[in-house]
Parts: sequence; C-alpha cells; structure tokens
Amino acid sequence: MKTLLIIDVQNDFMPGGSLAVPDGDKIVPVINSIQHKFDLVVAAQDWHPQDHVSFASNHSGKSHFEEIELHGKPQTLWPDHCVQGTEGAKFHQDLDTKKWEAIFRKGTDKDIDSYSAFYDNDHLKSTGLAGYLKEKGVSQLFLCGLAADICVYFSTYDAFKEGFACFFIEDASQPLDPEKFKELKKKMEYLGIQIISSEDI
Ligand code: VGL
Ligand code: ZN
Repeated sequence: MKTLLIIDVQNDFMPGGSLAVPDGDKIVPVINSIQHKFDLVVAAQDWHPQDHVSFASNHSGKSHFEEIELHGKPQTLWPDHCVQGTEGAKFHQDLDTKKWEAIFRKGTDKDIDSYSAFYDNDHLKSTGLAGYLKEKGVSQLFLCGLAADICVYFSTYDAFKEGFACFFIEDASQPLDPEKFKELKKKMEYLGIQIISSEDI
C-alpha cells in the first residue's frame, strides 16, 4: 500500500500568510500532479486554538521566533497561525483534496505544540495516524508539504521510528530555513530515509 501524507499545505504557510514559507505555493501543482500515483492519500492540518502556547502573542513581552522553555524543552514562539476555523488554517485553494481519505489535525491542545503529524513535541499524545496507517496495511510512506524543516521533517522522523519505509519528496516540500534543511537532509539520509524527487515516484 503506497501512501502519500501531505503536511500542512495551508494558507498561513503560503506567501502573504502569517508564517509564510518562501515559495510555499510552488509545491501545490507538484502535489496535485502526483496524487494519482498513490493507493491512499491522507493529509495533516495544523489546527490551533487562539490561546495556543506556541503563539508569541500569548506570552507578554515575547517576540516572534524567540525561544522559551516549555515543559523543560525549547519552544519557538511563532506568529499566530492556523487558528481553528480561520482562512489561514484552510488548505490552499488550488490544492486538490478529492482523493484524500482522512485529515489528521494537530496542535489542537492549547498547552502543547505538535510539529509531527503523529505525536506532539513531547510525545505525550498521539493523533492516531500511526495506528490508522498500520491498520490500512501501509508499507511505503511518501511525505511532502510545509515546512520541510519543521513539520514535514518531524513527521518523517516519527514515521521512520514507527517502522514505515519513508520517502521524502523534496520538490513537493519547501523549508522555512534552507540551511537547517540541508543539515536535516543529511540526518535523514544517514537514517535510511530516501530523499526523492516527484519524478522518481
Ligand atoms: C509548522 C511551525 C509551527 C509547520 C507548524 O507546519 O511546519 N511550523 N507550526
Ligand atoms: Zn503550528
């Protein structure tokens, strides 16, 4: 069962959005062009309450992209983004969602952040995605979306640890920080995660 997991292709991560990923919109046609190659397509959606702990606006005197300590671990403070029910939380309007069988929402608990589509950052809560994919008999998992160095990376890492054969589709993803992504790519390759192009599928 060849499966595609599309991560956080939402308006707030697009150029002009509150947490814009450079060229984030360039991946939309690429993702649309590959969906027919998969037996199963699922998506993740960042879906925060307005009082979410990861928003700088909920910490007095703190700025966007500043780091704080949360539950003993570093937490980046982001601009408000992907607030439940807002335009910014919607998927890009050109993204073809017809083939999607399920959408897994994350970051829904105001007290914990969740970059991975599988678990929150402290691995305390599961979205149920790993169990869902296992019950469906998924063996090969292809991942893409935004941001390559944050949510797509952490989802790929968790998927790898869950035992799926992972393929990271580089041209169907865009990083917030390209330098950081270069390092993470090396780490993924070292683990045995394949970095591929949409043409290789
Ligand atoms: C993301 C930061 C905060 C992402 C989500 O989708 O990469 N990044 N929330
Ligand atoms: Zn978020």
